[in-house]
Amino acid sequence: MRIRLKTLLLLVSPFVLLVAAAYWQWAIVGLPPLPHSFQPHLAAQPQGFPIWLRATHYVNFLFLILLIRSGLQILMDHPRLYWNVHCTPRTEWLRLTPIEVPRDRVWTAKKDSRYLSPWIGLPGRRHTVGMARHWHFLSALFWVVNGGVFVALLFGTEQWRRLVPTSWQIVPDAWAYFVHYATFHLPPEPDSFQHYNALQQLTYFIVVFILAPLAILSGPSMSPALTNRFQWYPRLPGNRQIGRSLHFLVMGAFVVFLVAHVTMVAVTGLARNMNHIVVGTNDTRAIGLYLGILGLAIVVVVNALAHWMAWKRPRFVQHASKTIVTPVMSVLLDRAVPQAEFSTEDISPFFWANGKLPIGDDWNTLAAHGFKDYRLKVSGLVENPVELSLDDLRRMNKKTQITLHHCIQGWSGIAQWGGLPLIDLVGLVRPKPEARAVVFYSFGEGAEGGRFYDSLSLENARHPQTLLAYEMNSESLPVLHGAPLRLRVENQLGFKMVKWIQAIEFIESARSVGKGEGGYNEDNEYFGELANI
Ligand SMILES: Nc1nc2c(c(=O)[nH]1)N[C@H]1C(S)=C(S)[C@@H](COP(=O)(O)O)O[C@H]1N2
Ligand SMILES: [Mo]
Repeated sequence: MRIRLKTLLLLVSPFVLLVAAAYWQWAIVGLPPLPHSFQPHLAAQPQGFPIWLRATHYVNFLFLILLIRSGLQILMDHPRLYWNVHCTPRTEWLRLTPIEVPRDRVWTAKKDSRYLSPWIGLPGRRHTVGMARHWHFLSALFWVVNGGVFVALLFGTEQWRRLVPTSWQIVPDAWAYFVHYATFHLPPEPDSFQHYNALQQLTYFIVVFILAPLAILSGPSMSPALTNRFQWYPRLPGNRQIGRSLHFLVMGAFVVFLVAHVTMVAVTGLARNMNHIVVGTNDTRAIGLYLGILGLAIVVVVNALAHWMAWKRPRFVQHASKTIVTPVMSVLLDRAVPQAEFSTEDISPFFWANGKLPIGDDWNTLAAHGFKDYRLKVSGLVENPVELSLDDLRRMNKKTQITLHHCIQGWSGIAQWGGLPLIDLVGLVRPKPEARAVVFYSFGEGAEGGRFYDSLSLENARHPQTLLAYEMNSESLPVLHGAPLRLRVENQLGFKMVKWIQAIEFIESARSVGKGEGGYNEDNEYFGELANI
């Protein structure tokens, strides 16, 4: 693991400075007086913790743990974080792999993925990004809904007064408490059943109203459907990789909060605090603690179950995700037609690659002769099946576009692609009314053997930025990137963009190909078929 010194300093120096200032104040002028712990105007505040608050607090914790663990698993599939959108090797600000990208041989992004202990990651081990994403998105949906219920009820009742500061006095008051904590002088606590101390209130406010929204907003900044439609969105944080880094940093902040929060709960009267948030009473019986431990055990069991399902029933998880997540993602993201373009200065100096080069004699022979004997076979449910040479394809309509590529693993890159808009081919072959999907077969094999293929809906095939590309950055498509022909579908993740295309088939439904999940990675790595985020 390696982190850039500058970034490390940037991240920790605010904490160090604050703690140093606290010590300095204590040493020079002594501990600041604490604000009165009982303020008459607060007496009217909500007392205690209603059941909905205790329930959403617990549900939040459960899904937060699932989100963190599956998120770390996704990160380990491309264990590098960057501030630049190109993901240029050696420019990472954080690297969670000992490996420097070799310069002398092909190093695919898939090779680069790392093992993560199943104690930390969900589901753990190496290259389990497909399953990790299902758990991440399923958890994200429930977490967001739960958060929405919490915030609605917060403002629907008087409970918001606990969390939302109504005067700037909160800042000096919180600072006074901070000086006490930072110099290890535990201050007398107000009865948090009635109200929180100023630092506590400010911290909770920041977690609920800043951290959580940041987590929610930075997530979609990684979606190809969104970023390649609304180019301004990833520009809010700066670019897509800054969005990804921010998503990670917010996770880090949640972990720091979780540790500090649990510590404070323990040292400021564990039994009473547990009763507050578990059973809603203000006494020191042990019941809250016992039920809390039971709640924790349930979280552990749910996590164990999630592992078991990921390893033993992956198809079930994939289909559950398809039933629950896919409809939401298609409502949120499928209407966007990709159109974002970049300029030539934006082109990435290095473009990560994925996939296994074809090894069959058919492709080798074609490649040896510069693909002059290549024929793209387009068949299936069409009125006019065709076989086209590269020259035929070049003579048809040509479009070039400079677009941002998103791999499911997390890396991105900008390149210029030139080729035939797929919609022109669709027009040429005239699909029959029953044709709903288009399958692309590769000369290359998938990671576990067998022909690589993937499918698109006819709708995605007709998007203006869906190309059969034979050029990359104004040159013939390099072998590594899919020569002689590859797909570009800019509202989708990279795994949908079949390289080394051999044939195209129009079919009624992708259910009839391979194992019926829509593509090689969907069949074998349990990727979600809908690849718009
Ligand atoms: N035939 C084939 N095509 C493939 C793959 C593959 O493994 N085999 N990998 C996909 C994935 S996961 C990505 S991210 C892109 C990468 O394209 P690039 O190598 O040009 O960057 O190709 C896609 N097309
Ligand atoms: Mo990918």
